[in-house]
Amino acid sequence: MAKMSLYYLPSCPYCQKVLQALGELGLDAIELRDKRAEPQYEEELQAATGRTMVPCLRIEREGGDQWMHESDDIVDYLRALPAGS
Ligand SMILES: N[C@@H](CCC(=O)N[C@@H](CS)C(=O)NCC(=O)O)C(=O)O
Repeated sequence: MAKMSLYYLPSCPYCQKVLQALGELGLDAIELRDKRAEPQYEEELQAATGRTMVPCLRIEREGGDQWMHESDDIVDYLRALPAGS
């Protein structure tokens, strides 16, 4: 599985929806990056996407990372991952 990280805010309901899906799917390998606790994460988001909106799933790929906004899209993507990934 590609390395992935979730940029989020604990107080954000859209982020909570994604966090709940992560828990249900047992995707413990996805790193959680609280942008308020660590300003560097917000800077990374802004630099890569031009926005600071969360949640955002970063999927690290050879040739360039993919940054996915929209909680529904993120949940759909996570649910479609092969089992055991
Ligand atoms: N439609 C988006 C809404 C996300 C959203 O509104 N996130 C808020 C936090 S609850 C946010 O990041 N606002 C700050 C910004 O847009 O920079 C989703 O479902 O992910």
